[in-house]
Amino acid sequence: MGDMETTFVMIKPDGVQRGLVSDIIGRFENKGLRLVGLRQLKPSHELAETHYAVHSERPFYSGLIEFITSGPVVAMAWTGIGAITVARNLIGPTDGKEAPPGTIRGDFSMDIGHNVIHGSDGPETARFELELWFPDGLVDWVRDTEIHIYE
Ligand code: DAT
Ligand code: MG
Repeated sequence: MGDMETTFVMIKPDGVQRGLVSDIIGRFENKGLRLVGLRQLKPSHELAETHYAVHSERPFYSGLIEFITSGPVVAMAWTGIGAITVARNLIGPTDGKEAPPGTIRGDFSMDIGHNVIHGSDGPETARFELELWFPDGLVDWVRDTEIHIYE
């Protein structure tokens, strides 16, 4: 059994505009992850630039910042065993055209930029992103159903 982890997940402006919020949250809940943070906000340029600082030298960076700040996003924190990898697997590969059916990007995206959702790519990134988007901390609770979800 792996470690209990918390990961940062964000539904991007295209996902919110397209009305995919309930479907996406449902997938994480149904999988068995525990929702420990939830915020809807229109990100400032500063927040978006800090979040995507690792990509600041890439040619798509300015377009990416414009996109992420273009409308409300839904920021979430999900906890579970191996949650970082579990979330990345639910989300699927970056380019929606190549993402397999059954993944969120595979089911809802045709694009590499407008790809509906973000998920932290490792433990260090998750810590950084959770602190950035949830500076007031997360909700400390346990789903009663976890006794059925885990052996
Ligand atoms: P991921 O979101 O799958 O972790 P990433 O970290 O490589 O992908 O890139 C962050 C985001 O930047 C990605 O979700 C969409 C955008 N992006 C990445 N590569 C791109 C490209 N070649 N053209 C346009 N946008 C891109
Ligand atoms: Mg990434």
